[in-house]
Amino acid sequence: MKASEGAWVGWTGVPDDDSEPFEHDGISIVPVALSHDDVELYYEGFSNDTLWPLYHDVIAPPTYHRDWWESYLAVNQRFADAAAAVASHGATVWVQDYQLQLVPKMLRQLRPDLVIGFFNHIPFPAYGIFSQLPWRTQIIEGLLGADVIGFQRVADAGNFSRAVRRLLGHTSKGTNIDVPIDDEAEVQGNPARAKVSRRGIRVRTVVARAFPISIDAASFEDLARSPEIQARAREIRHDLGDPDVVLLGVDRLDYTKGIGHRLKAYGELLEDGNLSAEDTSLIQVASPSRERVKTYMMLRDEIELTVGRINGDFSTISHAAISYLHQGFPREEMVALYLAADVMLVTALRDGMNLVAKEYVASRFDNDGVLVLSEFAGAADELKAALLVNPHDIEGLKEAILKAIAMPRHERSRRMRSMRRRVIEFDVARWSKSFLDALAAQTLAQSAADAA
Ligand code: GDG
Repeated sequence: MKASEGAWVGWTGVPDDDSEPFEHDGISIVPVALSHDDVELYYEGFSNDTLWPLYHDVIAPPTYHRDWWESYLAVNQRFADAAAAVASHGATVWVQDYQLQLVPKMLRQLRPDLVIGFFNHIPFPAYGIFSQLPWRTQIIEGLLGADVIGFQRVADAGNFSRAVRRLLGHTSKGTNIDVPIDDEAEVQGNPARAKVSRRGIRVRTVVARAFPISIDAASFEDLARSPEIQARAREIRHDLGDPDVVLLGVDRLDYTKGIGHRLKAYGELLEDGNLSAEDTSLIQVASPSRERVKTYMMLRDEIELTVGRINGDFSTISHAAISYLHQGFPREEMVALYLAADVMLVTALRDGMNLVAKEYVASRFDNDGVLVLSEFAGAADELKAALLVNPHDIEGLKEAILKAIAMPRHERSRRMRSMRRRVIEFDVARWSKSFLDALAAQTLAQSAADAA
C-alpha cells in the first residue's frame, strides 16, 4: 500500500464512528461509517448470519431477511462511493471479501476507468447450495463487475463459474468468462476493455481463478527463533506439568472450525484409555468471535459444556485434560504455543484457507511437530505432507491423532520440511503480487486485443 501510494478504505470497527480520513504509517486511511443498525443488519445479519453459513456449506442454517439484504445493498454502495471518490484515474481497486460482493459492479458503474479486482477469503459453495440465496443473481452480477475474481481453491473458482453459467448463461473458457457489456458509458469509460465475442456481442473478459492466500512466513520464523519466545514455549510445557505430548488447537470460536469434532475425538481417546491426562494435554485457544450472533452464543455454550465434561471426567488435580482459553493473545504468545505443541489440530468442517495451519508450519524452523489438517480447509491443497483427515469421521480423526503422536522423528522432519518449503516460497507477498500481476495482465491483454 505504501509503495503504491494506495488508500485503505474500510470500517473502523466502531459503530457510529464518523472519523475523517487520516494518514497512518504512510498509508492514507479512509474510514467508512457503519451505524448501529448497519452493524446489526449488514454485518452481523447478512454477512455473518446469511452469507457466512451459506458459503460454508450450510453447516449452520443461513437466515434470509429482506431488510438485511437492503442494508447489504446500502452499505456496499457506501463503500463503492467512498472508493470511487478517492481512486485516481485508471487506478487499481482491490475489493476484499464476501461482505463487499456488490462493490465491483457498483464501482464499475461509477468509474468505468478503474481496474477492479475482488478476492473472496471464504469458500464459494456448489450451485446446489448457492442457489438457495434469494439474491443469488445480484451477487453474481456484483462480482462480475471485477476484472479478476480470486478464490482460495480451484474448486471455489469452478463453483463460481458454474453459477455464472447457470444463472446468466455467459460463456466461459478455462478461467475466462465473457461478460456482455450493455452499458455504453462503460465502453466509453474504457474502450480498451470491450471486444467482440464469438457470438458477435460486445463483451469484456473476467478472469475467475484460484489465488491461495498465505502468511508473512518469515515474520513467524523470526519470532520463533527469538530466545524469549523459545523460553516461553518451554515455560508453557512446564506449566502444563511437562506432559509427554502437547496437542494444540487455535481457532476463532466458530462453528466452521470443527472444534466440537476435535473435542469428541480427544474425549473418546481419553475414555478408551489410548491417552491419559497425566501425559497428554490439549490446549484449545478459542478466540471470541461474533458474540452477538445467536448461533455463536449457542456454539460457545456447547463447546464449554463439552470441555467441562471432559475435564470433569479425565483431569487430575495436577493435570488438566484440556486447557481451554476463550481469549485472544498477542502474536508472540501464539508463536510460543506453536513451538510448544507436538501436534497441531486443524479440523475445520469447511474453511477458505486456514492460516493457523500455515503459521504453525512457518514457526517450526526446528522441522519438528505434526500437523493434522482437515481436507476441507483450503490449506489441504498445498500442505499435502500434513496428516489429512475428514473431521466428520471421528474414528479416522482418532487414528490420525494417535499416528501423529507416535510418528518417528525422521518422518516428522520429512513432512515438516516439505510443508515449510511450500509456505516459505508461497508467502503473502507472493500471493498479493500474483493477484495484482494477473489484474495488470488482464487489462493489458484487453488493450492488446482492442489494438489488434
Ligand atoms: C478467514 C477465512 C482464511 C486467532 N486467534 C488469535 C489470533 N488468531 C489469528 C490466527 C490467524 C487468524 O487469526 C485466523 O485466520 P484463519 O485463516 O485461521 O481463519 P478466519 O479468521 O476464519 O479467516 C480463512 C482467512 O480468512 C484468510 O483469507 O484463511 O479460511 O475463514 O492468523 O493466528 N491471533 C492472535 N491472537 C489470537 O488469540 N494474535
